[in-house]
Amino acid sequence: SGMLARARQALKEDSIVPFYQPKVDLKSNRVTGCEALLRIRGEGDRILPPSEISAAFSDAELAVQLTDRMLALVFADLKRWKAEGVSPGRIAVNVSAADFRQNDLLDRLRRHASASDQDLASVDIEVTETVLIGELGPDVARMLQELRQLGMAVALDDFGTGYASLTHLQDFPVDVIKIDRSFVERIDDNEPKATAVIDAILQMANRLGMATVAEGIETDEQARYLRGRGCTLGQGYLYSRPVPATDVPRMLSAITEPL
Ligand code: G
Ligand code: G
Ligand code: NA
Ligand code: MN
Repeated sequence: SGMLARARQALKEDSIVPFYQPKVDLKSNRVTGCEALLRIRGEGDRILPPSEISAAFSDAELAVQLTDRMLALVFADLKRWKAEGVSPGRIAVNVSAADFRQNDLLDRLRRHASASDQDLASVDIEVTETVLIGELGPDVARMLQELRQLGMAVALDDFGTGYASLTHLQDFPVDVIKIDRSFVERIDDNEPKATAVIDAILQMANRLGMATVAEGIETDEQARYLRGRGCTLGQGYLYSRPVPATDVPRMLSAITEPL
């Protein structure tokens, strides 16, 4: 597809960049960390619309290359932030199913961390349910457990969409559930059906001892609702859009020192 060619080109031309979106503690309004999201820099530093980026991860070989590039860039940013006294918290990196197929994800993480002289445990991992399904399940569970033992948290992304098989929550070592934006955006409608699902997810996560992140928070009303229901963290345009590394210091101070 067009996206695959574009992503391959971007790898060659060094125009892959991580953007960072903060995760905010809904009680204290403090930034606890950021999610790294892949972006492609086009002509004249323009950032290409991200809508089709996920297509690039459908090709296994490309997906692994993109993860490697993101890891290299994220650890380099962490190194620079540390030198500059910037504290963005823990950085979550998205990994794809292909990253687990090779059995060397841990080695790759180690290599990228040490190339920038950083602690492996300064990053967390986000996976979608598509990573968990299929014949690789037991291997994935073992790898996730290894990552957790080394101090990385594992988040289950886009929870509630896709398969959403609840057995995943029992069978896989997951620390965090990310509630998909499609649920959060319905909160304002005051739609009992929408909030019933969110409430149930939060209750279940709580019972399972998992932290929760609500994605796509755009309004105060959504944040207030989620806080009231015990959701731990929030992410969304209400706090910040994903921003390039150079804007992270400004983004952090805008959230922690509101006008
Ligand atoms: O922010 P954005 O619209 O780009 O996100 C689109 C989709 O692409 C999301 O599902 C997001 O999780 C995914 N995505 C963004 N960056 C990465 C990345 O670096 N690796 C992987 N595997 N997925 C990513
Ligand atoms: O699948 P994943 O959840 O990682 O992708 C998140 C996607 O949602 C990214 O494309 C990100 O840029 C986008 N996003 C983040 N916050 C908001 C928000 O508040 N509103 C909307 N509409 N999109 C958001
Ligand atoms: Na994600
Ligand atoms: Mn998500």
